[in-house]
Amino acid sequence: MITTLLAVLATAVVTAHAVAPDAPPALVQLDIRTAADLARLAAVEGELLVCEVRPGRHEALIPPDAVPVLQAAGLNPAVIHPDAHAAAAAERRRALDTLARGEPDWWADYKPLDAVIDKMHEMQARRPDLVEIFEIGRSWEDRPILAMRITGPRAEADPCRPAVLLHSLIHAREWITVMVNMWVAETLIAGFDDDPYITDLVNRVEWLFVPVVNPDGYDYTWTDDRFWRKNRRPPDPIFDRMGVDLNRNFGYQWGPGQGQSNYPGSPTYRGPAAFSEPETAALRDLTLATPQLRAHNDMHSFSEMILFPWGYTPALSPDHETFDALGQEMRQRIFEYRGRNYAVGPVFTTIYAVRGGTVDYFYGDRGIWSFSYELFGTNFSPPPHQIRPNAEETLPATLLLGEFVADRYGFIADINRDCAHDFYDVAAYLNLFIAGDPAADLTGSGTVNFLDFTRFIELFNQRR
Ligand code: 0X9
Ligand code: ZN
Repeated sequence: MITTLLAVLATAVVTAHAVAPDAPPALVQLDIRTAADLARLAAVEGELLVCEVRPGRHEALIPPDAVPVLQAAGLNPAVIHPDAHAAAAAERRRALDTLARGEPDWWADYKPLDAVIDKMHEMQARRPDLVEIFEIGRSWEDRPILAMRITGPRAEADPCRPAVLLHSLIHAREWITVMVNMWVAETLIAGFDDDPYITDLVNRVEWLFVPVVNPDGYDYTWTDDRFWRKNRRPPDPIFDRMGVDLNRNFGYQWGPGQGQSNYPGSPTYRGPAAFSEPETAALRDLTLATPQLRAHNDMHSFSEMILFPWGYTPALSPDHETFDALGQEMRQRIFEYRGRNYAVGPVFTTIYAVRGGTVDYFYGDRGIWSFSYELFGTNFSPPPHQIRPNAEETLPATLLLGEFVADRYGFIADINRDCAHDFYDVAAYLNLFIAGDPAADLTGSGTVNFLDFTRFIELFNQRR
């Protein structure tokens, strides 16, 4: 049954955004129980906002005059707002007011692009010893795509320090992902020195953040169309339609097949070539320049899911067991916060087919532990008072990636810095210890003594 629904969804998705600009869509809630219901929604050029379709009550954008049609068809549409764009405008005014008021809690409401960039610079100014901002590329409209590196001192002397990349806002309308991602950065910065668990994670892992992968699309949702999804690639010459779905443009198994579209008007348009878009090329170049990258999480909304490879095939990946074990641990950590139950599984079988997505590229091409959230919600911006709980709820699960790579790849006891954990490290440590070299002072006491030696043995035995 779900399979049939998903098959029809592919058709429904192609008609999305077909609503004429002169007739602003209505935001409604309706029942989708069968594939026929989805087909009826598609027939009136309606668009479901939820990214996966289980039978149930869902939000959708529909032409206002389609309400009676869907009522007659038994979908029970309830109008949340007769003009979805007007509702979105009110939401934007509220968020911009909060900003203008100088609300001290940055996570009290959603933030436009400039405010996100300002916050990144504020973080860097607060801890210049930990935080570095750099540009990884420029969008179609020449906006900088900014990355932020957060890691403890002596990173240059530590070429094996494993890296974790957390990126968000590939899809322009998924505002909450930016807030949730920035909360992770804030936690690492604020907890360094004070919280031993955080200090350890920041010292042992290089954390990379790209909070807004799609700055043009994000800005556009703040100025024009709240429900825009893709980037802002200029209109194609034949169909005159804008934008590529960046989560279909990555270069692993990119091309025809299930889970993408080659029609430029589709919300899942894959683009003219793999990495044809400056935004996806920027992420690719960042990973190529970061050989020690071991894990990433691509944050999306909404559906409450923890996803991993594959997206292009229902086959299980060779590392499925590890992915699933990690995913279950993440699920458990999220559950412990307030009992919210995220689903866990491969993209293809948990949501639907996705070809050319981040998860497949990072795992299939770059060989790293690749995850993707669909965050909490019934739409793209849960009420602002829920931003912080959502950020707090997912934080321990996100930090698990850091624990995992630090334990598996980042050895403090890798004394000879060859990125391996073996007997040569024991020999190297003994030499330093006998010479009284300050590098042998593992307890940080200022002298080299027997406690340093036992600390080394302990770290070595724990494969740390
Ligand atoms: O269709 C998508 O790209 C994702 N759903 S969304 O509503 N956020 O657009 C599902 C794909 C999830 N997988 C990856 N992020 N790779
Ligand atoms: Zn998304």
